[in-house]
Amino acid sequence: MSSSLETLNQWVEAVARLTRPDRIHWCDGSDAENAALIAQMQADGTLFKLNEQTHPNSYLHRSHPDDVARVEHLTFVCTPEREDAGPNNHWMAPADGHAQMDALFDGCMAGRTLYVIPYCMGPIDSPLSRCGVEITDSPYVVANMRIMTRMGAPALARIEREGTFVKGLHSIGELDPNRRYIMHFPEELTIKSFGSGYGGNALLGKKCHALRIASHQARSEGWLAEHMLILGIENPKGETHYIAAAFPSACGKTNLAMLIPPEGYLQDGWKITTIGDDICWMRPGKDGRLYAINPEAGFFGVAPGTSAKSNPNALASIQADTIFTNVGVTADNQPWWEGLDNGQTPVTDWQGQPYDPAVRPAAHPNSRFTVSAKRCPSYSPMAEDPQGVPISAIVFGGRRASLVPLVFETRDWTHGVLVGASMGSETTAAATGAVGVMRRDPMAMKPFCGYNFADYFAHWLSFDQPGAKLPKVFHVNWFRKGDDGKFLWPGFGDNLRVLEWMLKRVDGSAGAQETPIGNLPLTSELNLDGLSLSEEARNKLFGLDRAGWQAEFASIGEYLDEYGPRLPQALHEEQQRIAARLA
Ligand code: TSX
Ligand code: MN
Repeated sequence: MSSSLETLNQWVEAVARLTRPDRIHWCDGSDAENAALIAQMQADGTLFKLNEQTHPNSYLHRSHPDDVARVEHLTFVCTPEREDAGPNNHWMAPADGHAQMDALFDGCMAGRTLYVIPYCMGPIDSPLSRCGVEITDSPYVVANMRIMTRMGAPALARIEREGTFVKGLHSIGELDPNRRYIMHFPEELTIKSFGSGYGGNALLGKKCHALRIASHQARSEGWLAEHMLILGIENPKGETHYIAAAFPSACGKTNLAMLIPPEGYLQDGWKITTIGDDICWMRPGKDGRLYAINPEAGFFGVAPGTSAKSNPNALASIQADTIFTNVGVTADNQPWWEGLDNGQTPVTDWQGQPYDPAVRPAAHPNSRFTVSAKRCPSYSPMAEDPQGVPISAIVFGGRRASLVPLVFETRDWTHGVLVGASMGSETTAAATGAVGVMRRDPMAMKPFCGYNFADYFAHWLSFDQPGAKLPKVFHVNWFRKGDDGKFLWPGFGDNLRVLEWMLKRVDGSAGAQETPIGNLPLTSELNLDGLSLSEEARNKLFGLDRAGWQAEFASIGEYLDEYGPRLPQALHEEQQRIAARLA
């Protein structure tokens, strides 16, 4: 046996001695294995079969009512030095973290089966991919990991070849919110998660591995692990450009990743293809460009709001072979959620109770679908390319009712990093309960960066090297409102108009108006045909509110100061330079 498989076996044995499961099952990822797990969960009532006629091979899972979201206050990064985790993470010394977690894991799998899940994040034959093994006592986790990652025998073979893998240990425990912790040990490539069966708390390949551990690993290996969608834009000439985009929650990342062009663009031959909707790993290629892969194999998308209008590709994807979590159900066992807009009505809510809109919504606001990317009509074959796709533009965005124009281009890489580092978004009820409060969320990585944000910004800046052919960096805001409180930009498919302008800037065929905050489109060069934008809309979407931006840059300066002396001087200087030009 290879030494890496010995390491793996020894770890599994050590975990089994600690957690004392009744059985150990090594997952091979086969159809037969999946069918047996589904049948077992149906039998024990943790999975309900949905309508086989309308939604073949699809199931509903209901999580514990207070286990429905990430738990940032219980999420830790355990580096030897507190300062390496930074002000953006909760920190615990590694020895203390292990001691606390191992006490929770002691005997926790008695009477249960321990599943060993070998998985690969990214195409199985890509040099950019990384493997992991998750140990869990949840068959729901196994079924989801099978959709979200390349799971089973091929991953195990790669681990045997490669030697290194991320170790993730998970138990649902008693689902006690007071005994729920998610700890990361980046130096040891280790994750320990206890007390939750939900989403990113339990599917350790996603946020824990592909963002928190990977971002740390990427820093030391010279690449980037980002909270970004990746999409391809094919123009009428048949050329495809790839864009990576980071947005905080509730900005419609999955919708943008699966965008359907407006009618006129379709007729002209434009096409959008989806590489990924959540995570992007990228590194410089030999030609100096950044090449990106989507480490995931599926979508774990928010259900509410997903409709034939907002995202036809997502809706088509989830008509079969889908696991729904915490959605409502109709009388004939079809999944249902707020904003589905399909003329049906729910009878049962996400807690399994009779639906009463006065009590709670039918679907939990954070309810999800898990589906293979291969089911998505816009899924790009290039998503399976081991080389990754070359990125032409990086887009940062946020939900800003005022001040921030529809789109601007940054002058250079350093300016782009500053815009990413200072980006923010206004909260929606779904996220926090408080509506319209501006929160800064650098590169949309606030809950996901596995090390000190100041060092992360320095890592971003370090890509600007001789010979590098870096993407252009843009900022967008689909959510600008008028004085009447209504959205000024139609959004959705019409966002392609903005993406087209970005690509014109990339190939040099469009001019721009240079301003202190960056380059704004000339309205003659961003296609507004067929839209009837008011005078107010044009002014607010494409204009510069100098006094408002002076205040914004003062606020950005104060925000960056929170990172103290570790903040790269170049970012501080860029903020000062722009503030001075605005004055
Ligand atoms: O996803 C959204 N996108 C990106 C789409 C590719 N949403 C939904 C956000 C919640 C997750 C949007 N909402 C977008 C958007 O571009 N824009 C808006 C705001 C908006 C809402 C409704 C309308 C227009 C804009 N309706 C009409 O104009 C009729
Ligand atoms: Mn995400």
